[in-house]
Amino acid sequence: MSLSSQPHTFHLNPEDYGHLVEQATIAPEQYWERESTRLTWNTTPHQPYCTKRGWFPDGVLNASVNCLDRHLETRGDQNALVWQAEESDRVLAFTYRTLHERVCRMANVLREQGVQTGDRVAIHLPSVPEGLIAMLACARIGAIHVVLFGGFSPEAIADRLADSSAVLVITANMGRRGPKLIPFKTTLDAALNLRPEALAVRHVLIVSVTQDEVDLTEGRDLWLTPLLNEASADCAAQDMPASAPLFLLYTSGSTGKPKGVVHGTGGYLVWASYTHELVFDHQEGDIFWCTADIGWITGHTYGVYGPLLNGGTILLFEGMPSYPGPGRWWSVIQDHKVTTFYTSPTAIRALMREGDEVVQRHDLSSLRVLGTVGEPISQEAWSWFNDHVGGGRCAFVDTWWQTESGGIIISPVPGAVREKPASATLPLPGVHPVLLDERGAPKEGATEGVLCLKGSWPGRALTIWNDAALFERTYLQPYPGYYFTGDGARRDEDGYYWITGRVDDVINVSGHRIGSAEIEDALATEPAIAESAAIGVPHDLKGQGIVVYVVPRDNAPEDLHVRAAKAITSKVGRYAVPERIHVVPDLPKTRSGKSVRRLLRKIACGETEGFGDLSTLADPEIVATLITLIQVQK
Ligand code: 6R9
Repeated sequence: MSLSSQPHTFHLNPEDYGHLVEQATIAPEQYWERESTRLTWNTTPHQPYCTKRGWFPDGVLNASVNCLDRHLETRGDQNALVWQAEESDRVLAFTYRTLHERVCRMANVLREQGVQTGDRVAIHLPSVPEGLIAMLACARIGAIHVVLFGGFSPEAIADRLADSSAVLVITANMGRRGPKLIPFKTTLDAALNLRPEALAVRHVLIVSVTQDEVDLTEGRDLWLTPLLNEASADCAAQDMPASAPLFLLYTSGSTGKPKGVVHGTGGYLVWASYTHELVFDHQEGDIFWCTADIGWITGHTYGVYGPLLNGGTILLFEGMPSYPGPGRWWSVIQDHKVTTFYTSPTAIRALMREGDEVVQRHDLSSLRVLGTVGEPISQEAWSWFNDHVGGGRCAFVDTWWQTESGGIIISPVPGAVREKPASATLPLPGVHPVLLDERGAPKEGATEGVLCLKGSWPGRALTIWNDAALFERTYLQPYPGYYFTGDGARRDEDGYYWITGRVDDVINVSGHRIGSAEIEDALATEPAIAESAAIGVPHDLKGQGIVVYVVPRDNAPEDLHVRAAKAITSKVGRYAVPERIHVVPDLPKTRSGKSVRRLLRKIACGETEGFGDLSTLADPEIVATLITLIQVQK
């Protein structure tokens, strides 16, 4: 698509953008110093970056002041958050002033419950305004928020509560997912009862999302509403060093346990504001809808921080894309005149199936920018979204980034970077991707390799909670001198990047990162299973689906499949349930005993040849055995 076919006016043109890239490259210090002025600081940083002390090391600020207080004078009566409930006639709007008041009350409640600056507070909520309010309330008193995805199992929640030693949890009596009620409080209770001795949780505050009663543990559990009503609406914000953690967010990697990625305050917020403005061409009056749950990084950076820092209006929707009927999302866009719509390729693939006519019934002319994130998008899905939802008029940003990067890294910039369907296109000004060969040498020109980033950028995670050495080992040591992303990419003759997927053992199911090791560790808890391997295979709707191979111990029980699935649901969560479980006599392994996933992937995809040299396997015969077995079991 040529830029001129887009009738909208965007902030940047190619010349201005080129200028930004140039400045960020030749004078990075001045560039980031200037970008830091997008925030309000109590102490202005004198230095943008220091290798030892990170970004804006001597700056002092408060995140909630930056999201709320500083807008009160100029946009106090503007909507900051519009919440659309499941019922189409129920909408709650919060102006900057009312949101500020809610956040102050919540912050005072947290203080009254004994939460101190630096404490971790877990947030386990469905898509209700209290999630965002709780995040900002933590930020206001300098507590570190840890948002836990609603789909986690009790075990997964307990692991994260233990690792973060959270002192308080904010949850809901129930969540609503279409026609279903999700028992948030009961799930949390199960997590808290699993191994109480390992947990530091003293209080649980409950949001009443529905009218349902729940069991309360005396001395620990309290309903939130009465506390909020009694709390003062004034709350002085805590001054925080730029390098103080703002939040932890757990994500999966190739090592077994999910890691608590730590994001700082100053650098992260500069990155959230910078990327939100640049990539989504933020303009006055925009209504920004990011469909991601706040349990994921996208929900943090673009569901909360980015739009509020820039004085935007956030739309938050409680419900699902196609409930009570097809086209619900399109109705939400129409009713709220959404200008900027940020979603996932998985959602687009599902919505495509409902047919074009469902989209055409709606007036989507308010849209100006469409974005996707989380996984590669196919050219087909890209074109459908662009043509049918965007009417060919909108900018399309396929944004590549990760939990650890804090915000968008590679993406088109509306008005400035010409899109190519299904390419994340170019790095944002100030980031420097490189493609490396297996030995870690940079490859020039049009080529393919391991995607790494040279130097730092303000949004980069500070460390991993409780395990700084793991941060070094995972991201900095694999390719010395570079940050290792875990992804592979191709660069074309125009310098555009095309992400090819993970090069490590991370499986991306509907944009959710799941580590192979996480699933294998869960399966190891089932006594009837001797060993296992989990791999990702292409899946029409989910992008990738999980296939699991399990090797039974002697006398395998009849219901091994059921037991395997149960182990995964209870340790990880329902979202990690495999598409197929194959019971096999053994796995293809190297002589040193490592499962060869490349072969397992090919076998699971039904391939019968092209396996290459098998002579390095401990037992080359196993490949033929598995091919036959899987054909029967499929
Ligand atoms: C923001 C987010 C990160 C992983 C990342 C990559 C995949 C994200 C993508 C993409 C292709 C895109 N990914 N965006 N792949 N094109 N536009 O998703 O963070 O949950 O940490 O996942 O997702 O593999 O490494 P996170």
